[in-house]
Amino acid sequence: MNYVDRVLENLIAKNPGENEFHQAVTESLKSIESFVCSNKIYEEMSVLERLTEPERSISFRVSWKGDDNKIHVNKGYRVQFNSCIGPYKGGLRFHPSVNLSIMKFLAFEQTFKNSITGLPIGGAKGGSDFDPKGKSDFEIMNFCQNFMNELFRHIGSYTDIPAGDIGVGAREIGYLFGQYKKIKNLHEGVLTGKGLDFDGLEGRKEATGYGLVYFTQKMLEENGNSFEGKTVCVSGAGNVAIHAAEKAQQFGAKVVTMSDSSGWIYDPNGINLEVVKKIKEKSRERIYKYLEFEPESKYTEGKFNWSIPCDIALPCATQNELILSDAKNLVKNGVKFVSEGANMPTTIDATKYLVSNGVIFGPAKAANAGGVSSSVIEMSQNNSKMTFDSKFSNEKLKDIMESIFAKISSTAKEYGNKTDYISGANILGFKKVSSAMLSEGIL
Ligand code: NDP
Ligand code: 2IT
Repeated sequence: MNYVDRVLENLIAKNPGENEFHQAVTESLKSIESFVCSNKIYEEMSVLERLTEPERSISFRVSWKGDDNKIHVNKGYRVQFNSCIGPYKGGLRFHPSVNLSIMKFLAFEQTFKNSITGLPIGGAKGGSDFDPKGKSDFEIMNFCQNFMNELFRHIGSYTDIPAGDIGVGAREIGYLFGQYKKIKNLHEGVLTGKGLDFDGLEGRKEATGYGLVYFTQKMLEENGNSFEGKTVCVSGAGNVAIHAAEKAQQFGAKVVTMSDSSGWIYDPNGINLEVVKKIKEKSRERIYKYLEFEPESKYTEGKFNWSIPCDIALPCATQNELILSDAKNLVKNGVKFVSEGANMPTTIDATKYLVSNGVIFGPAKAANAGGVSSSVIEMSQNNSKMTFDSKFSNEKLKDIMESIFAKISSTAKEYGNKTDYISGANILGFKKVSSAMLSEGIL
């Protein structure tokens, strides 16, 4: 058994039941296996053992009072995975499925992602099993304030800078920021994804989705293609999905699907994003409402199954949403490119099936790095006490995404298969973090 396999076996034994965490670490370590095993320093210095154990995992109680006058109790988390390259950075997720395994997988992925950006940020993730769906604004505020009553002692603009993720957008970040400021009496850039009415960055909201398309456009170009005239399937109907669909449309593609956790829509005429924004951003309703505005579209209840023919698939909802049967549907219908907007949306067997059938694959830790990159622009804006305009932040985002693609592509070429962007991303991410870990000593 080689070093990578021994580390994986030990990690699975020591972290029982943490399936998403096992999956994320297995995916990354297996793809850097020959790189790691070809240099003894990693084993001698126990780099993989250290890289796969979070520096700190914080778990706390959040008690809050609902509109029903009852006391509710939720779990809160912040997993600070690795701070070698910079302060901890990564989103907060509010979703009933949140547990330690999901937090650890996301924080581990974030460490690689943040390294790939080339920016000075370490990896973290946090959140709660709180379900924002159906809650009043007062309940959301109440929950966020109580969540921050514990989180504040672990974060700071040079320590750990959380942002949004599933269920956490500008509204939640605003309430979290307000409470942090009240407790600490400190108006600092401690959170990103803030509103534009105070300290937020123009373009941060759009950045993950737009960044995904800038990255994917480069991947298409390298393989003799572009978005122009292509049919695209998008999953999800949240922050990432909406802005990925918007930029793909601006690049001349026809986006025909979107989904939420209740079901999915297919619009053969191309998704009308104004309608989706109205439903999702303004009234926070279910996606089936789309039919009322676009009667030629079709709604299907349940999980999106990727059965609509497309050239490009952009999974932008959640982890493990694209499973083997979905991959078979996509291949059968002639998909050429899959690029991940969500974190770990494709299962390992589905990824293998796609790649072995010639599909070019853009891995999440590179493809969706636009959000966190734009967060760093927001941090710079806050630290410099300036206000950057959307032209500046969007151009910077595009440069960063194009440079991420160029770097993972050249790493893929250097270490084997020229279109193996999965290994390219993992090797690139690992090289920088491990080098910083070795420089900083045994910690
Ligand atoms: P949002 O909360 O804005 O949107 C999430 C979307 O995915 C919603 O349409 C939601 O439907 C759907 N969804 C969530 N969970 C499930 C589920 N279990 N099954 C089916 N559909 C589901 O989140 P974001 O758009 O911000 O995040 C989407 C993905 O992108 C996540 O994987 C996140 O980690 C990743 N990401 C986000 C970044 C950001 O900057 N926001 C940056 C990089 C990655 P419903 O409303 O019904 O729950
Ligand atoms: O998964 C992610 O990269 C995010 N949710 C964004 C993190 C951030 O700090 O902007």
